[in-house]
Amino acid sequence: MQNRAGLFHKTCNLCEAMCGLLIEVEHNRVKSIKPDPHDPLSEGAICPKAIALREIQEDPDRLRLPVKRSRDGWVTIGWEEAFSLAAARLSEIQLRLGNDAVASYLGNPGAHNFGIVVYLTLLNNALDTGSRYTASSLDQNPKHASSILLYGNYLSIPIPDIDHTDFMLILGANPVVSNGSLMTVPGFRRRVRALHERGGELVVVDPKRSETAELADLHIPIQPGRDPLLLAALIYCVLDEGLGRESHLDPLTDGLDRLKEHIAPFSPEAVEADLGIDRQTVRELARRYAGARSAACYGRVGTCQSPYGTLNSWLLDVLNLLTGNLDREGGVMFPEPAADLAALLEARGLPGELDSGRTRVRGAPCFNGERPTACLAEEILVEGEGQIRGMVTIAGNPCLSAPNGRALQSAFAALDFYVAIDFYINETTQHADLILPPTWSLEHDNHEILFHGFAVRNTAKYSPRVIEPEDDSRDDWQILSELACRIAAAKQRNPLKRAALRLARRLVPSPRTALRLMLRLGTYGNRFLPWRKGLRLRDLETSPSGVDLGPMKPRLAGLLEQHGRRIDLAPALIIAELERLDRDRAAPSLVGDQLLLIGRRDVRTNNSWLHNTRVGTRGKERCTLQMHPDDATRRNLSAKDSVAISSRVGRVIAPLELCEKMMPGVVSLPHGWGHAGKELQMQVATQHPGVNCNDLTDDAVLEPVVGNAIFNGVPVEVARV
Ligand SMILES: Nc1nc2c(c(=O)[nH]1)N[C@H]1C(S)=C(S)[C@@H](COP(=O)(O)OP(=O)(O)OC[C@H]3O[C@@H](n4cnc5c(=O)[nH]c(N)nc54)[C@H](O)[C@@H]3O)O[C@H]1N2
Ligand SMILES: Nc1nc2c(c(=O)[nH]1)N[C@H]1C(S)=C(S)[C@@H](COP(=O)(O)OP(=O)(O)OC[C@H]3O[C@@H](n4cnc5c(=O)[nH]c(N)nc54)[C@H](O)[C@@H]3O)O[C@H]1N2
Ligand code: SF4
Ligand SMILES: [Mo]
Repeated sequence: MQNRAGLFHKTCNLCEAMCGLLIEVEHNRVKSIKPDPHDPLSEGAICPKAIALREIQEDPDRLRLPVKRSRDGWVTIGWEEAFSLAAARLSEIQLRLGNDAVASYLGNPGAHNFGIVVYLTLLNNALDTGSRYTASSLDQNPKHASSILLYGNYLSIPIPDIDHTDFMLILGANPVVSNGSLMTVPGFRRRVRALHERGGELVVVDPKRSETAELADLHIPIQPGRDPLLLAALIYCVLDEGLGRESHLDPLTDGLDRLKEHIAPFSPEAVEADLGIDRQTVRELARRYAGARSAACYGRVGTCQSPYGTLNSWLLDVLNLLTGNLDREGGVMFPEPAADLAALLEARGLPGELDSGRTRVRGAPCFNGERPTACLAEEILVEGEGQIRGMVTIAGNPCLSAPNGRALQSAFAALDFYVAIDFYINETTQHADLILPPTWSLEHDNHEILFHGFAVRNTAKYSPRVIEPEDDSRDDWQILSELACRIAAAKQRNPLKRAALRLARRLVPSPRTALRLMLRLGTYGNRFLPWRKGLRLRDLETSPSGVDLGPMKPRLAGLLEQHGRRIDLAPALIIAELERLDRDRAAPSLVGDQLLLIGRRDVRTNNSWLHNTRVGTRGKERCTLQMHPDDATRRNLSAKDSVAISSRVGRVIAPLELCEKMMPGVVSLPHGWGHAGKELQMQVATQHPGVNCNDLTDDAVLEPVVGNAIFNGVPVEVARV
């Protein structure tokens, strides 16, 4: 193991961009990380975070073996003891109080890890709990909901054909920094340069003149939360001025007349005052968009983590549809990945479910069998039948990432038993009774099973293990399968079935076997027909930079026909949302001199967990409150001040940063900071703690269709300390 050496091809798993990397290894240590110019998707793109892969690999704070809480602090224990303790305590709680008494929370890095995406099902089946939570209800569930309403599958998400479009309209996303989300787009800057070189245009709608807006031909500042008025007004113009274009989807589309009727109240003239964007700008934008040879409208967290998340996502897609840009080259299209999770879920009758239940305490909507994470604290703290007493978190840090962080801290501290599958003792896992640390990404193989399905080009790649892990380590898939079988066995009263479950854990197929099968079943595979030559795992292994499967192609009509579906332009849920928008269209009134808080991301950090690296913390302080200079002058604040920011929920103190890119009346604070806690084991992060902006965001307000958290447009007061 000490002598492992060579050059390895790996896809970076930190964000959604999937950059191809070349990692040089000597004596089983990373010597260098460089971009892979031959990766057919990223073509040599990379960002400063890639170096963090090595820092995490070598981080002395990263746990390598299970630890258990004891009176004298954390003690390292063996895997056997750890698994039996976890299974015994979790099953005991479930047998005593019912399955819902144990909850699970899955965080964002889980989505980048084949071993979690595929094997988490085993744990979910074993726990069989209704108390399931994920970071998706802090993020993109509105997008999934809109996809169910329009196309019948929550994973059918249209992706901008950025490499061929003539006009790109972006609302509430900053891909220059985030490197794209639900649009895997490595090298975004280069692709925008190419768009400009072929005479195309980029328009960005954002309360801040963001890094992406700075590249745009036009930046339209918008008040947080006002996007549905703009999108509805754009659709109004398309319908009113006859700007629409025929589409091959028209014969599969119903409800245009009803949509017209319900969009009628949203002319640019009628919404002008509430939207704060003048009528000419809106009409001009509609004409240019609809008149472009091809155009792609795209929105992300700014439009999802908002009071009208589902409506925004739906209107975006419908704008594309009505202008003939849905499922069309240069518009937005549906990728066709080699291992096609959407198709596999469809075949299993699991295309996603809206309103799949209601939460116990406040009756909030559940989505796709998951409860809103914004409701997690109360489900732990409020007594009664179904109260959560046990917890498993996998690759997440909800105490920093969900609204009302303080309430969640108290809730996690009050649990009877909590197991974390994570390799850091962070703000959330510090409350665990037991932590099961998996190997780090460089120590196991991977295939980005989800993000190939959201990529701007069809490619497939298999990333092998780069570093030999320490003896006695476990990958996520092994931890999940072992835990699942043991919990199921512990709850099983029939001794024969119990014995079978104990045995089953040795029979779980490896990720390689699972991937091999998925590739065979996918479009490019041979589906076990020996006379058909198809894409196999071996092909991915002999093309270590990745296999190019070509640009996205129109395929929605075929998918709809295959599943006997039609596109409904007037579903009751959306009509109700349009009516709500019309009723409540005036901007929420602000009290006193309140400002509206939004979030932001930084190219060197990733949510809450890259702050234990030098890459994520070096240089100027990142956790600052950005404010327009005019707002500061009005409050007698200056650049060096520390300010107290308070909301209905809490109060934090952060340094002020004057920033004329901010829209007046709007301030921004990044999330993922606030690294404080007695038991944290993150030496670097705790030296650059910052504050938790989610101590300000409100868990009492939710997007009503899917119960998504609302992080943007939070009313706050700001004063000098
Ligand atoms: N105010 C505000 N809040 C936000 C947002 C915002 O824009 N504004 N954004 C929201 C969004 S979009 C998201 S996705 C969430 C993210 O919220 P979370 O997913 O809850 O948080 P992360 O910071 O991604 O936490 C990642 C954890 O996973 C662990 N981890 C990393 N890799 C692995 C692995 O391979 N296996 C295992 N088992 N563990 C691993 C890390 O150690 C870390 O503890 O935050 C949300 N919160
Ligand atoms: N470097 C880095 N990359 C990341 C992450 C990270 O933390 N750091 N996180 C990853 C994750 S989990 C995700 S989900 C993606 C998110 O990727 P993006 O969606 O691109 O997220 P942001 O960069 O936060 O950009 C959101 C933009 O929305 C704007 N905005 C806020 N409120 C509103 C509003 O009401 N309307 C409009 N129109 N705009 C608004 C903000 O000013 C900001 O410019 O990024 C991923 N990539
Ligand atoms: S943009 Fe950076 S973090 Fe994201 S995949 Fe590429 S190298 Fe990794
Ligand atoms: Mo996210």
